[in-house]
Amino acid sequence: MVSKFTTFYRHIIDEERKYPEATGQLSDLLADIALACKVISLEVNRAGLIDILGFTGEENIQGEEVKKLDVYANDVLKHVMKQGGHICAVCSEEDVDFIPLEEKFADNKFLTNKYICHFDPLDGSSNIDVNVSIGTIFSVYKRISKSGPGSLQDCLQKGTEQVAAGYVIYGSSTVLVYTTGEGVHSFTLDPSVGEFLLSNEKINIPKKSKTYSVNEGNFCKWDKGMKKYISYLKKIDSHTGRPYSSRYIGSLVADFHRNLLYGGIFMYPSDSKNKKGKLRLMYEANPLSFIVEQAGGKSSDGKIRILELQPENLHQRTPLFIGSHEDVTLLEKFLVEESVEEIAQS
Ligand code: AFP
Repeated sequence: MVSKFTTFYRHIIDEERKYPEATGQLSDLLADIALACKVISLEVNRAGLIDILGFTGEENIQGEEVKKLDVYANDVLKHVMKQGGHICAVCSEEDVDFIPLEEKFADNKFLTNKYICHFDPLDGSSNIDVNVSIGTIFSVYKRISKSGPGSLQDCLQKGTEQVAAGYVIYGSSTVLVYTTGEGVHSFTLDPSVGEFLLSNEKINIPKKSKTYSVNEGNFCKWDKGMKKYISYLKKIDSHTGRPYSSRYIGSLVADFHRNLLYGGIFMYPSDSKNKKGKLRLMYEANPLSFIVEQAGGKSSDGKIRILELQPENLHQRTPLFIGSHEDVTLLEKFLVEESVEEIAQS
Protein backbone atom coordinates (compact mmCIF):
# COMPACT_ATOMS: atom_id res chain seq x y z
CA MET A 1 0.00 0.00 0.00
CA VAL A 2 1.37 3.43 -0.91
CA SER A 3 0.52 6.41 1.25
CA LYS A 4 2.28 9.04 -0.89
CA PHE A 5 0.33 10.84 -3.60
CA THR A 6 2.73 10.31 -6.48
CA THR A 7 1.89 10.72 -10.15
CA PHE A 8 3.64 8.69 -12.84
CA TYR A 9 5.44 11.79 -14.11
CA ARG A 10 6.64 12.73 -10.62
CA HIS A 11 7.95 9.19 -10.17
CA ILE A 12 9.94 9.10 -13.41
CA ILE A 13 11.32 12.58 -12.79
CA ASP A 14 12.43 11.54 -9.26
CA GLU A 15 14.11 8.48 -10.76
CA GLU A 16 15.80 10.61 -13.41
CA ARG A 17 17.22 13.00 -10.81
CA LYS A 18 19.35 10.15 -9.48
CA TYR A 19 21.37 10.52 -12.71
CA PRO A 20 22.84 14.05 -13.00
CA GLU A 21 23.81 13.45 -16.64
CA ALA A 22 20.21 12.63 -17.65
CA THR A 23 18.68 15.07 -20.14
CA GLY A 24 15.06 14.26 -19.23
CA GLN A 25 14.31 12.84 -22.67
CA LEU A 26 13.48 9.36 -21.41
CA SER A 27 11.09 10.84 -18.84
CA ASP A 28 9.41 12.90 -21.57
CA LEU A 29 9.17 9.86 -23.79
CA LEU A 30 7.58 7.75 -21.04
CA ALA A 31 5.18 10.58 -20.25
CA ASP A 32 4.21 10.65 -23.96
CA ILE A 33 3.49 6.91 -23.87
CA ALA A 34 1.37 7.37 -20.73
CA LEU A 35 -0.55 10.16 -22.47
CA ALA A 36 -1.23 8.00 -25.53
CA CYS A 37 -2.43 5.18 -23.27
CA LYS A 38 -4.84 7.51 -21.45
CA VAL A 39 -6.37 8.38 -24.81
CA ILE A 40 -6.57 4.68 -25.74
CA SER A 41 -8.07 3.87 -22.33
CA LEU A 42 -10.83 6.38 -22.90
CA GLU A 43 -11.69 4.81 -26.23
CA VAL A 44 -11.52 1.26 -24.80
CA ASN A 45 -13.95 2.28 -22.06
CA ARG A 46 -16.30 3.82 -24.61
CA ALA A 47 -16.08 0.86 -26.94
CA GLY A 48 -19.20 -0.77 -25.55
CA LEU A 49 -21.18 2.44 -25.89
CA ILE A 50 -20.31 3.60 -29.34
CA ASP A 51 -20.63 1.46 -32.35
CA ILE A 52 -17.01 1.22 -33.29
CA LEU A 53 -16.30 -2.44 -32.73
CA GLY A 54 -15.24 -4.31 -35.81
CA PHE A 55 -16.32 -1.68 -38.32
CA THR A 56 -13.11 -0.33 -39.78
CA GLY A 57 -13.75 2.00 -42.67
CA GLU A 58 -17.36 2.90 -41.83
CA GLU A 59 -18.48 6.37 -40.81
CA ASN A 60 -19.64 7.37 -37.35
CA ILE A 61 -22.40 9.85 -36.59
CA GLN A 62 -20.07 12.84 -37.10
CA GLY A 63 -19.17 11.54 -40.55
CA GLU A 64 -15.66 10.59 -39.41
CA GLU A 65 -14.10 7.34 -40.46
CA VAL A 66 -14.52 4.73 -37.74
CA LYS A 67 -11.51 2.67 -36.81
CA LYS A 68 -11.14 -0.64 -35.08
CA LEU A 69 -9.64 -0.18 -31.64
CA ASP A 70 -6.34 -1.85 -32.48
CA VAL A 71 -5.91 0.37 -35.55
CA TYR A 72 -6.88 3.40 -33.46
CA ALA A 73 -4.41 2.50 -30.66
CA ASN A 74 -1.63 2.07 -33.21
CA ASP A 75 -2.36 5.46 -34.79
CA VAL A 76 -2.48 7.27 -31.43
CA LEU A 77 0.83 5.83 -30.26
CA LYS A 78 2.63 6.63 -33.52
CA HIS A 79 1.19 10.13 -33.61
CA VAL A 80 2.29 10.92 -30.05
CA MET A 81 5.73 9.41 -30.66
CA LYS A 82 6.28 11.48 -33.81
CA GLN A 83 5.21 14.64 -32.01
CA GLY A 84 7.50 14.00 -29.03
CA GLY A 85 10.66 14.03 -31.14
CA HIS A 86 12.67 11.73 -28.89
CA ILE A 87 12.74 8.65 -31.06
CA CYS A 88 14.43 7.85 -34.36
CA ALA A 89 12.21 4.86 -35.17
CA VAL A 90 8.97 3.29 -34.03
CA CYS A 91 8.14 -0.37 -34.48
CA SER A 92 4.65 -1.73 -34.05
CA GLU A 93 3.19 -5.19 -34.03
CA GLU A 94 0.51 -3.79 -36.33
CA ASP A 95 2.97 -2.62 -39.01
CA VAL A 96 5.09 -4.75 -41.30
CA ASP A 97 8.13 -2.44 -41.23
CA PHE A 98 9.60 -0.05 -38.72
CA ILE A 99 8.94 3.67 -39.25
CA PRO A 100 12.08 5.83 -39.33
CA LEU A 101 11.66 9.33 -37.88
CA GLU A 102 13.53 12.56 -38.54
CA GLU A 103 15.16 14.64 -35.83
CA LYS A 104 12.72 17.19 -34.48
CA PHE A 105 15.14 19.21 -32.38
CA ALA A 106 18.06 19.29 -34.84
CA ASP A 107 19.15 22.72 -33.55
CA ASN A 108 19.38 21.53 -29.93
CA LYS A 109 22.38 19.35 -29.17
CA PHE A 110 20.84 18.17 -25.88
CA LEU A 111 17.63 16.96 -27.49
CA THR A 112 18.35 14.26 -30.02
CA ASN A 113 16.08 11.50 -31.26
CA LYS A 114 18.16 8.90 -29.49
CA TYR A 115 15.52 6.27 -28.62
CA ILE A 116 13.63 3.49 -30.39
CA CYS A 117 10.15 2.37 -29.30
CA HIS A 118 8.44 -0.96 -29.85
CA PHE A 119 4.70 -1.33 -29.30
CA ASP A 120 2.06 -3.96 -29.22
CA PRO A 121 -0.69 -1.30 -29.38
CA LEU A 122 -3.58 -3.53 -28.28
CA ASP A 123 -2.58 -6.95 -27.07
CA GLY A 124 -5.38 -9.50 -26.71
CA SER A 125 -7.40 -7.76 -29.37
CA SER A 126 -9.54 -10.83 -30.02
CA ASN A 127 -10.97 -10.15 -26.54
CA ILE A 128 -12.06 -6.58 -27.31
CA ASP A 129 -15.58 -7.42 -28.39
CA VAL A 130 -16.33 -9.41 -25.23
CA ASN A 131 -15.21 -6.88 -22.62
CA VAL A 132 -12.17 -8.84 -21.41
CA SER A 133 -9.02 -7.00 -20.25
CA ILE A 134 -6.61 -6.02 -23.00
CA GLY A 135 -3.44 -3.95 -22.94
CA THR A 136 -0.68 -1.94 -24.60
CA ILE A 137 2.89 -3.23 -24.28
CA PHE A 138 5.93 -1.00 -24.89
CA SER A 139 9.69 -1.10 -24.75
CA VAL A 140 12.41 1.48 -25.28
CA TYR A 141 15.98 1.07 -26.56
CA LYS A 142 18.78 3.53 -27.23
CA ARG A 143 19.77 3.88 -30.85
CA ILE A 144 23.06 2.39 -32.08
CA SER A 145 23.44 4.62 -35.14
CA LYS A 146 24.77 8.12 -34.50
CA SER A 147 22.18 10.39 -36.12
CA GLY A 148 19.38 10.77 -38.65
CA PRO A 149 16.38 8.45 -38.92
CA GLY A 150 16.80 5.05 -37.22
CA SER A 151 17.85 1.89 -39.05
CA LEU A 152 16.73 -1.74 -38.88
CA GLN A 153 19.88 -2.47 -36.86
CA ASP A 154 18.73 0.07 -34.25
CA CYS A 155 15.41 -1.75 -34.02
CA LEU A 156 16.79 -5.29 -33.77
CA GLN A 157 18.59 -5.18 -30.44
CA LYS A 158 18.61 -7.87 -27.78
CA GLY A 159 16.18 -7.51 -24.89
CA THR A 160 19.11 -6.94 -22.54
CA GLU A 161 19.54 -3.51 -24.20
CA GLN A 162 16.10 -2.21 -23.18
CA VAL A 163 16.26 0.98 -21.14
CA ALA A 164 12.57 0.91 -20.22
CA ALA A 165 9.59 -1.36 -20.68
CA GLY A 166 6.04 -1.52 -19.48
CA TYR A 167 2.43 -2.15 -20.22
CA VAL A 168 -0.94 -0.59 -19.61
CA ILE A 169 -3.82 -2.91 -18.82
CA TYR A 170 -7.34 -1.75 -19.59
CA GLY A 171 -9.38 -3.70 -17.07
CA SER A 172 -11.65 -2.95 -14.12
CA SER A 173 -9.30 0.02 -13.81
CA THR A 174 -6.50 1.20 -16.10
CA VAL A 175 -3.11 0.29 -14.66
CA LEU A 176 0.35 1.21 -15.94
CA VAL A 177 3.32 -0.97 -14.95
CA TYR A 178 6.87 0.02 -15.89
CA THR A 179 10.53 -0.50 -15.23
CA THR A 180 13.67 1.41 -16.16
CA GLY A 181 15.86 -1.23 -14.52
CA GLU A 182 15.25 0.08 -11.00
CA GLY A 183 12.43 -2.21 -9.94
CA VAL A 184 8.87 -2.50 -11.17
CA HIS A 185 6.21 0.03 -10.22
CA SER A 186 2.51 0.27 -10.95
CA PHE A 187 0.16 3.23 -11.27
CA THR A 188 -3.62 3.30 -11.41
CA LEU A 189 -5.40 5.82 -13.61
CA ASP A 190 -7.67 8.12 -11.64
CA PRO A 191 -10.11 9.14 -14.38
CA SER A 192 -11.41 12.10 -12.40
CA VAL A 193 -8.02 13.85 -12.42
CA GLY A 194 -6.63 12.11 -15.50
CA GLU A 195 -3.44 11.02 -13.76
CA PHE A 196 -1.74 7.70 -13.20
CA LEU A 197 -1.19 7.51 -9.41
CA LEU A 198 1.39 5.27 -7.77
CA SER A 199 -0.32 2.16 -6.44
CA ASN A 200 2.48 -0.35 -5.96
CA GLU A 201 6.21 0.37 -5.68
CA LYS A 202 8.98 -2.22 -6.15
CA ILE A 203 6.74 -5.14 -7.04
CA ASN A 204 8.14 -8.59 -6.30
CA ILE A 205 6.70 -11.67 -7.94
CA PRO A 206 6.41 -14.64 -5.51
CA LYS A 207 9.36 -17.02 -6.00
CA LYS A 208 7.08 -20.03 -6.30
CA SER A 209 3.45 -20.10 -7.25
CA LYS A 210 0.39 -22.34 -7.35
CA THR A 211 -0.96 -21.19 -10.70
CA TYR A 212 -0.26 -22.00 -14.33
CA SER A 213 -1.54 -20.21 -17.42
CA VAL A 214 -1.51 -21.96 -20.76
CA ASN A 215 -3.85 -22.69 -23.63
CA GLU A 216 -4.36 -26.33 -22.73
CA GLY A 217 -6.44 -26.90 -25.83
CA ASN A 218 -3.08 -27.28 -27.58
CA PHE A 219 -2.07 -30.24 -25.36
CA CYS A 220 -2.00 -32.84 -28.14
CA LYS A 221 0.37 -30.61 -30.19
CA TRP A 222 3.00 -30.24 -27.42
CA ASP A 223 6.18 -32.21 -27.07
CA LYS A 224 6.74 -34.83 -24.37
CA GLY A 225 8.44 -32.58 -21.80
CA MET A 226 5.70 -29.97 -21.92
CA LYS A 227 2.95 -32.58 -21.55
CA LYS A 228 4.75 -34.12 -18.60
CA TYR A 229 5.18 -30.78 -16.87
CA ILE A 230 1.46 -29.98 -17.08
CA SER A 231 0.53 -33.49 -15.90
CA TYR A 232 2.98 -33.03 -13.01
CA LEU A 233 1.31 -29.75 -11.95
CA LYS A 234 -2.04 -31.50 -11.78
CA LYS A 235 -0.95 -34.25 -9.42
CA ILE A 236 -1.80 -34.02 -5.73
CA ASP A 237 1.22 -33.37 -3.48
CA SER A 238 0.81 -31.04 -0.51
CA HIS A 239 4.60 -30.81 -0.04
CA THR A 240 5.06 -29.05 -3.40
CA GLY A 241 1.68 -27.29 -3.32
CA ARG A 242 0.10 -29.37 -6.06
CA PRO A 243 -2.24 -29.50 -7.79
CA TYR A 244 -1.77 -26.01 -9.24
CA SER A 245 -4.75 -23.91 -10.26
CA SER A 246 -5.22 -23.12 -13.92
CA ARG A 247 -5.95 -19.54 -15.01
CA TYR A 248 -5.95 -18.52 -18.68
CA ILE A 249 -7.53 -15.38 -20.06
CA GLY A 250 -5.99 -15.34 -23.54
CA SER A 251 -4.77 -11.74 -23.14
CA LEU A 252 -1.08 -11.95 -22.37
CA VAL A 253 -1.06 -8.65 -20.47
CA ALA A 254 -3.93 -9.76 -18.24
CA ASP A 255 -2.47 -13.22 -17.59
CA PHE A 256 0.96 -11.74 -16.95
CA HIS A 257 -0.34 -9.01 -14.64
CA ARG A 258 -2.21 -11.48 -12.44
CA ASN A 259 0.84 -13.75 -12.23
CA LEU A 260 3.12 -10.79 -11.47
CA LEU A 261 1.05 -9.88 -8.43
CA TYR A 262 -0.05 -13.32 -7.17
CA GLY A 263 2.67 -15.56 -8.60
CA GLY A 264 2.27 -17.92 -11.52
CA ILE A 265 3.84 -19.31 -14.65
CA PHE A 266 2.59 -18.29 -18.09
CA MET A 267 3.48 -20.59 -20.97
CA TYR A 268 3.16 -20.36 -24.72
CA PRO A 269 5.33 -23.21 -26.01
CA SER A 270 6.18 -24.17 -29.54
CA ASP A 271 4.02 -26.99 -30.82
CA SER A 272 3.64 -29.22 -33.86
CA LYS A 273 1.80 -26.39 -35.69
CA ASN A 274 3.73 -23.32 -34.46
CA LYS A 275 7.30 -24.56 -34.44
CA LYS A 276 8.59 -21.22 -33.14
CA GLY A 277 5.75 -20.52 -30.74
CA LYS A 278 3.12 -17.84 -31.24
CA LEU A 279 4.18 -14.77 -29.31
CA ARG A 280 6.42 -12.01 -30.67
CA LEU A 281 9.88 -11.56 -29.26
CA MET A 282 10.16 -7.79 -29.77
CA TYR A 283 6.61 -6.75 -28.92
CA GLU A 284 5.54 -9.17 -26.19
CA ALA A 285 8.31 -11.41 -24.84
CA ASN A 286 11.15 -8.90 -24.41
CA PRO A 287 9.28 -6.13 -22.55
CA LEU A 288 7.53 -8.56 -20.19
CA SER A 289 10.80 -10.42 -19.61
CA PHE A 290 12.55 -7.20 -18.59
CA ILE A 291 9.71 -6.52 -16.15
CA VAL A 292 9.57 -10.03 -14.71
CA GLU A 293 13.33 -10.11 -14.10
CA GLN A 294 13.17 -6.72 -12.40
CA ALA A 295 10.47 -8.16 -10.14
CA GLY A 296 12.65 -11.18 -9.25
CA GLY A 297 11.04 -13.63 -11.67
CA LYS A 298 12.34 -15.47 -14.69
CA SER A 299 11.69 -15.75 -18.40
CA SER A 300 12.93 -18.29 -20.91
CA ASP A 301 12.25 -19.80 -24.31
CA GLY A 302 12.67 -23.19 -22.65
CA LYS A 303 16.45 -23.18 -22.91
CA ILE A 304 17.71 -19.62 -23.21
CA ARG A 305 16.96 -16.45 -21.28
CA ILE A 306 14.53 -14.47 -23.49
CA LEU A 307 16.48 -11.21 -23.07
CA GLU A 308 19.57 -12.83 -24.60
CA LEU A 309 17.92 -13.98 -27.82
CA GLN A 310 19.34 -12.19 -30.86
CA PRO A 311 16.39 -10.90 -32.92
CA GLU A 312 16.62 -11.51 -36.64
CA ASN A 313 13.43 -9.85 -37.72
CA LEU A 314 10.91 -7.49 -36.15
CA HIS A 315 8.05 -9.97 -36.03
CA GLN A 316 10.08 -12.97 -34.88
CA ARG A 317 8.17 -15.42 -32.73
CA THR A 318 9.42 -17.27 -29.69
CA PRO A 319 8.20 -19.85 -27.19
CA LEU A 320 7.66 -18.06 -23.87
CA PHE A 321 7.79 -19.35 -20.29
CA ILE A 322 7.57 -16.50 -17.84
CA GLY A 323 6.73 -15.88 -14.20
CA SER A 324 7.74 -17.12 -10.76
CA HIS A 325 11.43 -18.01 -10.69
CA GLU A 326 11.25 -21.53 -9.25
CA ASP A 327 8.40 -22.54 -11.54
CA VAL A 328 10.20 -21.45 -14.72
CA THR A 329 13.39 -23.18 -13.57
CA LEU A 330 11.55 -26.45 -12.99
CA LEU A 331 9.75 -26.18 -16.33
CA GLU A 332 13.11 -25.78 -18.10
CA LYS A 333 14.26 -29.04 -16.52
CA PHE A 334 11.23 -30.84 -17.91
CA LEU A 335 11.88 -29.40 -21.36
CA VAL A 336 15.61 -29.95 -21.69
CA GLU A 337 16.49 -32.98 -19.62
CA GLU A 338 16.46 -36.34 -21.32
CA SER A 339 15.07 -38.08 -18.28
CA VAL A 340 12.30 -36.22 -16.55
CA GLU A 341 10.69 -39.42 -15.33
CA GLU A 342 12.07 -38.98 -11.84
CA ILE A 343 10.65 -35.51 -11.28
CA ALA A 344 7.46 -36.39 -13.11
CA GLN A 345 6.87 -39.38 -10.84
CA SER A 346 7.54 -37.41 -7.65
P1 AFP B 1 -4.72 -11.48 -30.08
O1 AFP B 1 -4.18 -10.08 -29.92
O2 AFP B 1 -4.88 -11.91 -31.50
O3 AFP B 1 -5.98 -11.69 -29.27
O4 AFP B 1 -3.62 -12.47 -29.48
C1 AFP B 1 -3.34 -12.40 -28.14
C2 AFP B 1 -2.06 -13.11 -27.85
O5 AFP B 1 -1.01 -12.63 -28.65
C3 AFP B 1 -1.69 -12.98 -26.37
O6 AFP B 1 -2.13 -11.80 -25.80
C4 AFP B 1 -2.33 -14.20 -25.75
O7 AFP B 1 -1.66 -14.63 -24.60
C5 AFP B 1 -2.25 -15.22 -26.84
O8 AFP B 1 -2.20 -14.50 -28.08
C6 AFP B 1 -3.43 -16.13 -26.85
O9 AFP B 1 -3.27 -17.09 -27.83
P2 AFP B 1 -4.27 -18.33 -27.95
O10 AFP B 1 -5.60 -17.76 -28.37
O11 AFP B 1 -3.66 -19.20 -28.99
O12 AFP B 1 -4.34 -19.01 -26.62
